[in-house]
Amino acid sequence: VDLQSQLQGALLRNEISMVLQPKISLADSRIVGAEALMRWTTASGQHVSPMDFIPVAEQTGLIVELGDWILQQALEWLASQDDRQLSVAVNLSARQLEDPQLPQRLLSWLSLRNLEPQRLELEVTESMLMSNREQASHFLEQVRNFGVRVAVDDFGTGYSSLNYLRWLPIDVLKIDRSFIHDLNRADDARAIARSIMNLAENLRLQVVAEGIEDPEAAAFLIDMGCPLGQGFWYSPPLSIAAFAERLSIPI
Ligand code: G
Ligand code: G
Ligand code: MN
Ligand code: NA
Repeated sequence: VDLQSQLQGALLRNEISMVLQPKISLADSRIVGAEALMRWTTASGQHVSPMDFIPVAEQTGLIVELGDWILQQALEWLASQDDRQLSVAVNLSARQLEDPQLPQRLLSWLSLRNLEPQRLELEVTESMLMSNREQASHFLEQVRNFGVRVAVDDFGTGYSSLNYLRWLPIDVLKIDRSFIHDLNRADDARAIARSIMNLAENLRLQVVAEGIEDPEAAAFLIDMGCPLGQGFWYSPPLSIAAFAERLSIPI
């Protein structure tokens, strides 16, 4: 069977799950939030990466269901947390930005659970912003008006200019993990990471380093004054139960 027909009904068969990667305040190693990530384990036990099934979900329209599902799961999780400072970030795909009803659905899910919209961050990539500027900006203006935050994922790897930072309502830059990976190996990666941090500071944007895999990279980032990060060095994506356990361990 092909991926497309297998993905059909995967939600109903409980094959889709959410994992959460801790987002860390680097100065004190404290967990301040999570990035929600989708996982698919087929009936035969095969793990399929979102890199493979999200494009299929986009082509077939299944992304509407899957995208709504993870947004609601992430908000459900957030509402279950005692710590009202925690935030959650959810990745969006291109098709979701073209859904004119999604901002209203989001608003109703937030208010249903009494969640402050500021605690939700939506991650978009530069290519998503560039491929459909009008719809992307209309979507982002709407959710931003509610108070939802907007992050540019994989920042520094798109082919775009920086001009969109002037006309789109962006709150956060997530430095792509390729730069973070090479921090202690290559001067250019270090220079680029530092420049992105300066850019963020000058534009009053928050900055998050992703893909921190070793203590050397963490030390560089702390030294450069990077406030937030995530990566395998701190924690891989975790199940809800494992995340709770991790939160309960004093640092
Ligand atoms: O979690 P992992 O490294 O396997 O993710 C691979 C890619 O899939 C990443 O680019 C990530 O942003 C994307 N991804 C993971 N979960 C989701 C999701 O729920 N929605 C969308 N649109 N992309 C996701
Ligand atoms: O593109 P995006 O940033 O959304 O990708 C998220 C993906 O990155 C997740 O699937 C997660 O598994 C993966 N990831 C998280 N931390 C690390 C890390 O330290 N190194 C690498 N290589 N991947 C990571
Ligand atoms: Mn992401
Ligand atoms: Na990324």
